[in-house]
Amino acid sequence: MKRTMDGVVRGACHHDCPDTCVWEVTVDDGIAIELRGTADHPTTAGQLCPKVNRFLDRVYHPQRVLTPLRRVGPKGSGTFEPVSWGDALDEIEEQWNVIIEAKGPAAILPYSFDGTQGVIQKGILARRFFAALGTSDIRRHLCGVSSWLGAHEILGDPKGIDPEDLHLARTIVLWGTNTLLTNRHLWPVIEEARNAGGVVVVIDPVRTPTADRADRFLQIQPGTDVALVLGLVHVLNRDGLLDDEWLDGHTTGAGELIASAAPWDPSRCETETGIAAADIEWLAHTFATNRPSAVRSLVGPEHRTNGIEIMAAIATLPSITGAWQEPGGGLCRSTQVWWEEALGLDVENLAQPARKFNMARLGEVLTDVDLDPPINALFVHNSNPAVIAPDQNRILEGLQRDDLFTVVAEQFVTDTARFADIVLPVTTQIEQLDLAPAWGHFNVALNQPAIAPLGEAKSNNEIFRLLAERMGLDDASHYESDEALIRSLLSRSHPLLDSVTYEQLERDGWARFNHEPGEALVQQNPYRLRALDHTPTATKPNHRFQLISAKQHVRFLNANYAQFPAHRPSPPEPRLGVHPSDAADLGLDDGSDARVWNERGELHLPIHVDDRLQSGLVSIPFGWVHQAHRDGRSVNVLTSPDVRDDDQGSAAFLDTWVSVSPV
Ligand SMILES: Nc1nc2c(c(=O)[nH]1)N[C@H]1C(S)=C(S)[C@@H](COP(=O)(O)OP(=O)(O)OC[C@H]3O[C@@H](n4cnc5c(=O)[nH]c(N)nc54)[C@H](O)[C@@H]3O)O[C@H]1N2
Ligand SMILES: Nc1nc2c(c(=O)[nH]1)N[C@H]1C(S)=C(S)[C@@H](COP(=O)(O)OP(=O)(O)OC[C@H]3O[C@@H](n4cnc5c(=O)[nH]c(N)nc54)[C@H](O)[C@@H]3O)O[C@H]1N2
Ligand code: SF4
Ligand SMILES: [Mo]
Repeated sequence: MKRTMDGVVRGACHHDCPDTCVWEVTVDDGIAIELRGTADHPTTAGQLCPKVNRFLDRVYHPQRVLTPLRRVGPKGSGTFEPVSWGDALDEIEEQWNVIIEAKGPAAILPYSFDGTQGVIQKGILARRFFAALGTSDIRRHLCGVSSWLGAHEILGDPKGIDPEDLHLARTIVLWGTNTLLTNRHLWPVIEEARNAGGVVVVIDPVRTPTADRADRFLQIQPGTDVALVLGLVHVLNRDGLLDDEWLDGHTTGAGELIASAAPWDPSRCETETGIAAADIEWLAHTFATNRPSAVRSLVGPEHRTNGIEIMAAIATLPSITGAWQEPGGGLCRSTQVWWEEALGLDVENLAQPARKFNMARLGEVLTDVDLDPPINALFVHNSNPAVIAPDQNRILEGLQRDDLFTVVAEQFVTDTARFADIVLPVTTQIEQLDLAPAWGHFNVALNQPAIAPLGEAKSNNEIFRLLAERMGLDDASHYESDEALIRSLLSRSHPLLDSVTYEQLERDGWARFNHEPGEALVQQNPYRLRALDHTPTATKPNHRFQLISAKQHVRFLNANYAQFPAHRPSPPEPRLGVHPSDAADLGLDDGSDARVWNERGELHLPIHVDDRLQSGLVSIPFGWVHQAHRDGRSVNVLTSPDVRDDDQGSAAFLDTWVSVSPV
């Protein structure tokens, strides 16, 4: 293993965050003593964030799992004894072979997501390993895929503009994205545009901290974004703001789109979306004339059953106005699709003919008695499904099964790891090598290990090399080193990679992909406009409130930091947000207790009267550990696991209806 030297080592944040900051770790006598943001990295600019500023506390936390663990108590009790790697691997090998013999490899299910986003540790060897065994697999669609599918419908190739080009825009619509909180290193770019006279608009059902900083905040009824775009198209067409030359030369289907917008005059649009007709007219005119104009969106509105159509509608706006023609104009979304293509990453593992399940359906899959073969072994890495996936009660019911052999590779005994038969200790980012492209900009970083693995921790890839040996896989591809994997990705022939070498990354820590800043991005193929379909969100069941459970914490990153008291908000307990008018109606005061329930589960929480919400919309924060909740379970007991019939697309977390009553 490559020994690291004392001194300063550059690496990159691994979290599922668009910013992918570059950091510097100061190492003394083999111990990391300081970690700070790199000043010469354009997006980091010397600042990490409140989540990661204390990352070394996480690395050296007394609760880190540092040896393999074997369950000794009942499932879910979290009682384990330390065992050697040899014993842990013996048990996995034996159990898997028994299951393969009896039911076939499809009875094994790997479950992984974005715990680390580095492309090497995220899953390259894992995918090869499970494909070679012939196990079942999941569709890793929980986040970002509906957004991709929606943009794909309109653009074909769903590439958006460089987020750092937004400084050139004069109208920026932050459409269902809480930039200040979730993508904080983009904020200076937005401010730069505004300082040059740009207008910033936020469209969100919640008055977020980002909305507080906007020039105009349009508080939309949840899930009605398609109706808003139809209203905008109606006004653009009515007021002669569309350019025939652009439409004829660069689009197809404009006629169908405009026809579908005909019934959506501003007054009908206001009724449906809750946005004043005058604001709809203002936005249409501003977007069309105050150019360059751009729409920025990540995943907020996609987490709905009509999420794909919403994202298609969002991609329609800059495509019908021809916003793409000016540098800084167009749709600005995740940049992941650019480098996935360049690096040849088959994240969907399309080559593997496995039985696949959308990862939102884990609870159903683990409890389905008719599944043939059933799932008898689960291997979790880079994820914490007991917290992050919808329909939590069913997931816990599945994890409790005695005939399910569960292995979890983790840094901590998470709410998922508590149910494991074997927990394998994994390294943190400063103990492993990885290549870290970003989904919020065009820089790529090399994460170099700063310290040796703590205790007996091993990286994901090291674990899959050991498992490959145990399961008798001979092919050399299972044993490639991390450095060889990175070098082979970078050696691919693709224009984006022309400016990036391993040596340069080793020296500087990061490089910019070969993508010119400040150039307009008009695609060769026509923009595929079409009629838009506004089908209001889900049929309203017998519940009065829609529940939102988006990311609301400055110091949480998904399920990562809620176990640390220093990261918790004050008061340190999840609360049910209720709009003042609804609280008055229900007879609830700030701090009083409520019961929230639907057909999937229930929670008991104190009330937070919150005028950032709107009447009819309640909120529970996402990411809290189970034990922080009075019920020992968290918000995803309430959320919907529904996916489309073709099993594609992101989880519809936000299409969740609940009832609320005082306790
Ligand atoms: N601090 C922090 N940062 C994070 C994360 C974190 O947990 N904490 N998570 C990271 C991850 S995994 C991701 S994917 C990104 C997500 O980044 P974003 O997409 O910016 O974040 P979300 O909070 O999921 O959603 C953004 C907004 O969408 C709004 N929204 C919900 N429904 C609708 C709707 O129907 N229409 C419209 N117009 N808006 C709607 C929500 O109210 C929310 O304010 O953030 C990343 N960054
Ligand atoms: N209700 C509700 N649910 C949501 C969301 C929401 O807004 N509301 N957001 C959704 C979204 S957008 C996303 S992306 C998902 C996030 O879902 P996940 O990707 O599963 O969540 P994370 O908490 O980011 O990471 C999971 C685990 O990875 C572990 N980990 C980190 N690095 C490594 C490593 O190198 N190796 C291994 N083996 N493990 C590692 C961490 O310790 C952590 O426990 O959650 C989704 N769930
Ligand atoms: S979580 Fe995001 S903002 Fe924070 S250090 Fe990591 S990449 Fe940067
Ligand atoms: Mo996400």
